[in-house]
Amino acid sequence: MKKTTKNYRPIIQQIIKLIRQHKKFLITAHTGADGDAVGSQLALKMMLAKMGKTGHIVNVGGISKELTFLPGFAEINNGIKHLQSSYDAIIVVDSGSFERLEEMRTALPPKRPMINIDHHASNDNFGTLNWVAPEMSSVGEMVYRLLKTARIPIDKDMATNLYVSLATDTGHFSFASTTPASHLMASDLLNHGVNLGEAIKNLYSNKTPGDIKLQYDCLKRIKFAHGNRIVWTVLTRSMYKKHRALPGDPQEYLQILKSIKNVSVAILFRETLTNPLKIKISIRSEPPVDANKLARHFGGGGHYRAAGCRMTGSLKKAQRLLISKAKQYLK
Ligand SMILES: [Mn+2]
Repeated sequence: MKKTTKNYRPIIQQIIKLIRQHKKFLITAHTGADGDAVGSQLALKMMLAKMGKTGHIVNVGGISKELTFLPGFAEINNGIKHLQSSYDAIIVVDSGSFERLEEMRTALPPKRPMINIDHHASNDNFGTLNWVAPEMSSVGEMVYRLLKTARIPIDKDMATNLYVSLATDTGHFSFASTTPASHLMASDLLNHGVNLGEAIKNLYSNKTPGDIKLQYDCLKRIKFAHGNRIVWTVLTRSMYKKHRALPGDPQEYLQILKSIKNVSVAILFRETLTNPLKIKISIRSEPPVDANKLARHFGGGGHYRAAGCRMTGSLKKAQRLLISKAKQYLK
C-alpha cells in the first residue's frame, strides 16, 4: 500500500483556473472506456455544469454494457463523428499515453489547451496541464479531489459515477492500489446517497448465459508456464461467435487467473472483433514482475501491477513473444 504524500494542490488549482477561463470542453478518454474513465468523465461533465460550463463527452472504441445505468450515460457519444468544432479546451482522463486515444488523436480540434488527468505510471505528460498521479487508485479519486478543492458540492449522481470509477478500478477495494483514502472517499460517496445495491447489481449481475459460456470456454484454454507462475488464456473471434457474446471487461478473466496461488503474471490475449490479426493483451502481475515494464516492451504500458499492449499478427505469435518475455522477468 502506497501512501499519497505528494502535494497536488498547485496542479489542481491550475486546472481549476484553466477551467474557469474557458467555456466549452471536450471530455475524452482512452479507447474502449472502462468504469473509471466513464465514471470520471460523467462526474467532470456534472462539475462543469455546476461551474456554468459545458462538457461534451466523446469516446472511441465502444463501452461495456454494464455501465449503462450510470447517471448521464445517454450523454456519452461514441465515435469521432460526434466531435464538434466549438470546444475551447480538451480534458483527457485515464489515458496512459496519447496513443491510447487511437483515432481520436488526429481528429482532435487543434491548438486547444489540453488537461491530462491520469493515474498510469506510463503517462508521458502529453497535455498542456498534466496531473499524473500513479499512486491514486483511479481517476475517479482524482476528480473527487478536484471537486473538494474547487468546493463544488457532490450530488447523488456525481457520487454514483465516482463510486463506480473507484470501485471498478480497485477491483472493488481489493487491488494493491486501494488506500485508506479510497475507503474514506467511498464512505463519503455513500453518504451522498449512492444506491450501492443497484450499483453492485448492474456491475456484477448483468450477464447473459452466453457471457458465462464464453468465460467457461476461455478458462478451458488456460495454460501455465514457469512452475505455474505464468498463467494465460485466450479469447478468439470464433468463441465470440459461438457463444454470441462480446469479450467484455478483461478484468474479470484476469481476476480468476490471478486467484491461482503463487501466480506472478496473468495474461489474457484477445482477438479484436474487427481484425483477427490485431491482438489485445491485458497483463496483471505480482512483484517482482512489473506489468507496465513488460507491456512497454511491446509498445504498451499502464500500472505496476496492471498493464496492456497490442500486437499485430497471429494469436500464436503474440503468446509466444509475450510468454518468453515474461519468463525473463522471473529468472
Ligand atoms: Mn483508471
